[in-house]
Order: sequence, then structure tokens, then C-alpha cells
Amino acid sequence: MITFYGGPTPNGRKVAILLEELGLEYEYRLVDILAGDQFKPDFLKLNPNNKQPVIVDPDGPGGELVLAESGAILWYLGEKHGGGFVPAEPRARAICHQWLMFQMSGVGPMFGQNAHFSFYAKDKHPYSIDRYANEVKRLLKVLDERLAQSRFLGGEDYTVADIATYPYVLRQIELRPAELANLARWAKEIGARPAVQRGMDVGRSDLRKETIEGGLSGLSEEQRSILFGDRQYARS
Ligand SMILES: N[C@@H](CCC(=O)N[C@@H](CS)C(=O)NCC(=O)O)C(=O)O
Repeated sequence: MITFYGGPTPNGRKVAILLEELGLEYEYRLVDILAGDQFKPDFLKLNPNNKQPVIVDPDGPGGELVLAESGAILWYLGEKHGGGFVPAEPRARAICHQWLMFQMSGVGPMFGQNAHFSFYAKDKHPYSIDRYANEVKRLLKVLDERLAQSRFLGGEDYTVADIATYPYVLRQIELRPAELANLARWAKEIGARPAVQRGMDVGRSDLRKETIEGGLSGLSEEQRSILFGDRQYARS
């Protein structure tokens, strides 16, 4: 059985959704990143980059496979188990890959920095806040324009590119549904899928009140140190 090290965060949820879509048996283990679980020696052996999600697949190619990076996990599981989440046809596959990379290199990092500077940073630095808020708006526009022409990001079919993007954009769609009408239409269709609902619920009870989704109650000094300070950079 696959072990899924994750949590109720956008990157964790991508993997939970695909595991549910594929109907795979898995054991969920919370990596509580506000408590510093990502720095425990046993976890660092799985991912030296101290981040969830990680999967351990005992039936990997050539034996047990430990895999980090949500995009790589989605691609691996989608290819291994079929179901069309990673298209087989070369053209559809290339386009799906493009939108998966767009999420991994654009949406994920920029939305993360936006949350950091707008909400978590103590120092409210206007240039940084504007820079990432503008990037988020720009990326959302690119997605919305794509979805004005296409049912899903990769084309007519729902793929890992959609799964990777969905947990990241929900909050923004809620904030400005009229501006993001095509994304809202797409998210409604994806959100109606039972597997997506189950995936989004994985670890919901582990949601922390300090996070944006949990209500942004404010980080303690220790949590700041773990995520952005001395504990995070202890090795450098
Ligand atoms: N590029 C990585 C990013 C993973 C990531 O940023 N994970 C966050 C939670 S969403 C984390 O574990 N952060 C802990 C830390 O930075 O110490 C992926 O896509 O898997």
C-alpha cells in the first residue's frame, strides 16, 4: 500500500485528489509543517527538501520508490495507473505537461510568495506585496483565458494539470468570481467530482487555524522560526 505523507495544503491536496481519483489504497500520514515534522530525521530521509507531499510506493519500478514534488508524484501515479489523467496520445500529453509545469513553476511559487508577503510576513513591504499580488492576478488571467477556449487546461479531458491547479485557485475564485468566470465554471465541474471532494477532505481535521484557509489566526514565534526563520535555515 502507498504511504502518503501530506497535509491539508494545496500541494498535499493535489496528491490526495489523484489517489482518490485512481481509487488506490493508501495510508495518510500527516506532516504537520507548523510543528516542524518536516525536519524530523526520518522525514528528511524521504525528502531532504523538508516539504510534503511525499509518497512511498512499495511496488515502484525496481522496488520501493520514494517520491517528492507534487508534480512528479501526479505524473508518476497518473502514468502508472492509467485512467487518462496523464494522456497517452503524444499531443495531448505534451499540452497536459505544459499546464502541469505552468502550475509547478508559476502558480505554486507565485501564489506562495503572495501569501507570504501579504499575510504571513510581519514586515508589510509594499513593493513585495504588489509584486506577488500582480503576478497572481496575471497568472489567473492566463488560466481564465485558457479556460475560455478549452473545457480543461489540457484540452477536452480532465488531467493531472487540472488536479494540480484546482486546490490553488479556489480561494481566488471565491474572492472575484465575476473576473474569473471561466475558472469558476471549470472549478464547479471539477468540484462536483466525488473523488475531488474526498481528496479535499483528506486531513481536513488537521487544518490549522494559523493558515489562510484555517482563518489566519496569526503565527507564533516558534511557527515563524520553523517556516521562515532559524529552524528553516538551520542547515544553511
Ligand atoms: N514544489 C513542492 C512544494 C511543496 C511545498 O511547498 N510544501 C509545503 C506545504 S504546501 C511544505 O511542506 N512546507 C514546509 C516547509 O517549507 O518547511 C511540491 O510541489 O511538492
